[in-house]
Amino acid sequence: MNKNILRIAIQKSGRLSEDSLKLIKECGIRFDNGAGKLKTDATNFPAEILFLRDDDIPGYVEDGVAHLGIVGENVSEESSKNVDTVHRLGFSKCRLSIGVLREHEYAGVQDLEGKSIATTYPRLLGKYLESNGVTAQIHEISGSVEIAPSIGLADAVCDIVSSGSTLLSNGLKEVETIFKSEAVMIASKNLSDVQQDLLDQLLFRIKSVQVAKN
Ligand code: PRT
Ligand code: ZN
Repeated sequence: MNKNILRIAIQKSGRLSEDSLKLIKECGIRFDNGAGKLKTDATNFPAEILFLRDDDIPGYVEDGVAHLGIVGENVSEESSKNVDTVHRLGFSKCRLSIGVLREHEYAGVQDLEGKSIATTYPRLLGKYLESNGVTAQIHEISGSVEIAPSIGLADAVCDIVSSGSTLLSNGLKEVETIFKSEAVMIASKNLSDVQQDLLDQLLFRIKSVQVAKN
């Protein structure tokens, strides 16, 4: 693999895509992102852009197939892949929270003892419960988490919350925030000297863009 270019993995289509593309463009890196392309070359910087599912990005970066990635910190932390978080990007802010049925009287985290909690974030939830000395059953499901309590699948949920309207419309209330997230740039631990230098140049540009906005 060419050790003189940076491969940057971003989300193909989803909540991170637009801001990730915008950030790269604001850094002055030009490329053609024609519809349906999964890989494209930058025309004025030694970089390639890969378009992936966000969940796959930490693994690609750990393996060094991609050298950099832009992903939600929630996804990176849940994956527990061995990568460096090199910069916080300030967009796609959200939180990972526990919700229970609105009518449920909730006095504190100890109320979750012995309960079942549906989530797509078993690792982060497990760590949170453990650090609070609570034993609960974690039901790992892959989507539509918020419906679980109302259909009797679980007593509570642990999912990403932004405005809170999804919890509300499923008869739930937010009772604990366990992780605050935003988009982050992650990097492989095995960069060549040239790649480290390119990363430093890119971070310098990103910081300049962020300063100009504030
Ligand atoms: O297809 P791919 O696997 O790449 O994408 P995805 O569907 O897994 O992820 P996507 O695009 O939905 O989200 C990408 C990242 O955006 C997440 O990992 C978070 O870091 C961040 N983010 C920011 C969010 C939200 N806000 C968000 N509101 N991710 C998900 N949601 C969902 C949440 O799961 C829940 O269903 O929106 C609902 C809650 O929103 P509110 O506003 O009703 O509270
Ligand atoms: Zn995903």
